[in-house]
Amino acid sequence: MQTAREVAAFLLANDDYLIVTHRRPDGDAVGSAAALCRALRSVGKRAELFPNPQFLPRFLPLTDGLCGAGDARGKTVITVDTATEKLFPYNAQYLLGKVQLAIDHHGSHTPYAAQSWIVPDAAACGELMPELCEALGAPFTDEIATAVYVAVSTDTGCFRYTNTTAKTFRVAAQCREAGAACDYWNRVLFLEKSRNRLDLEAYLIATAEFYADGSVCFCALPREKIKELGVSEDELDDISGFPRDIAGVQIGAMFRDVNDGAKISLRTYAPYDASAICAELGGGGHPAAAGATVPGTITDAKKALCEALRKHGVQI
Ligand SMILES: [Mn+2]
Repeated sequence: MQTAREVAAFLLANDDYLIVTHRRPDGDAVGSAAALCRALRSVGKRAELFPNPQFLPRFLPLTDGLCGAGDARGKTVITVDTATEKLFPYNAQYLLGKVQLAIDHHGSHTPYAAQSWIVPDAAACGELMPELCEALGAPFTDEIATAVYVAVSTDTGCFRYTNTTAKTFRVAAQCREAGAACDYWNRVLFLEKSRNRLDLEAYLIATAEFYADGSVCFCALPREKIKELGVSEDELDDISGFPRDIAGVQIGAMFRDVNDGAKISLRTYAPYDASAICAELGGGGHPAAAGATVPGTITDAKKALCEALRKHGVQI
């Protein structure tokens, strides 16, 4: 599908929606899903969110009253912001092959749904929601506007990342106009830091590894350290960008233990392409922000990333 109009026609022709978000859902995934769910309900459709076990507490105000039991029987399954079926929640594997529509903005999107609406120019999946609401005939309420604002502001690092376009600002303006709670979410997401989070950042500063004349920075968060510092997933949100925010760093990598190995979150500045580098490791994402999960330990993941970086001309 190429346009919001086509997607709206599909959504108006079907019913009983189950909206699925990806593993470790970020603000864009939660915000897009919540906005879409509310828009569908407002035009008389039955719609609910898949109860992703990794929804972060900080985003719960957005999904209040929207989560169902996750039963897919008789449902029209939609995903938002999900680039590959490898990113389905751990408890949603039974949905593989059952997705009717994928709405996404990842250039690396690997088709898995019967139909897809992929807009790689969009800074966030949520950026597509105002036009979709309009095509659906769904009013752009303050609740929907708040969800969309969280989606676009988080995926753009509060409108600082290079994916932010004139359209992103227009969508943000539209959200503000519609009564989105921008002040509350800006404070919670971008201004406040908990004491635990500051301790964590102190640890990262003390242990950061620099290579290639300081243009590459590796930071690692072993599972035991997270436990020791007592930081919650909420407090870890958005930590992946930390190494690249250091002056001189063009390639920043954050390593974490996950269930099936070690997760690499990569952030780059041009000419380096995070998505292409992560593709070497079976992952993907955007040119400036991408990820991959590799088997083994964080040490194994560091070695694997070094090899991938060498293939992309980095002297490391
Ligand atoms: Mn996104």
